[in-house]
Amino acid sequence: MKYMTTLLIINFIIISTGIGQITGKIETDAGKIKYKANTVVYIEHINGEFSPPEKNPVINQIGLKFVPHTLPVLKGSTVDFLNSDNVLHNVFSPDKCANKFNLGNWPRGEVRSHKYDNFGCESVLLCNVHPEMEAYVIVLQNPYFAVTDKEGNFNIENVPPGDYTLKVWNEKLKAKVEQITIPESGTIQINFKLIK
Ligand SMILES: [Cu+2]
Repeated sequence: MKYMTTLLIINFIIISTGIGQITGKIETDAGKIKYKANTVVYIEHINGEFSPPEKNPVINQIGLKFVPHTLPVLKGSTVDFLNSDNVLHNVFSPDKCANKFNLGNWPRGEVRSHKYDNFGCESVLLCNVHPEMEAYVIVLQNPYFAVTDKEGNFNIENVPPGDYTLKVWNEKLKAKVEQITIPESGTIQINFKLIK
């Protein structure tokens, strides 16, 4: 347990350009570099009601993979699952918070959908045709979230000024929760270290 406390936050500084922006990077130990990508960084709660987007977020099934691998959505969002492969794919989730669904099997070019109603749900997506296929849908309260790229970079824009709790979700690892203050103008730069 002793080493864990030394591995947590790397830095948290305010730099003077931009307005209401949170930018940073996810770091990992050498053996866990693949977890830098597909990590969600999000503000836990912001006052207000946020409607799901008019255009449904899409998870593509292409090259025998779910793309994106991790999809954060607002509560009430309907996710469209598109099959772009020349084989049948299935989509199901055993997770109670996602209402344990199974959309059946469908061919290339077709879409089936599922609505995510439960705030805080962190659910897995699986394909019963291809056991190696896996993805995650994370249901959030507000649209101030980002998913890291391959290098672990993230950027959340147009965040209203205020005090917030910034959290990290990763399929395997965890990171320290951070309390942040978004100034009237400026960019918060914050890096996280993923640990077990
Ligand atoms: Cu499949």
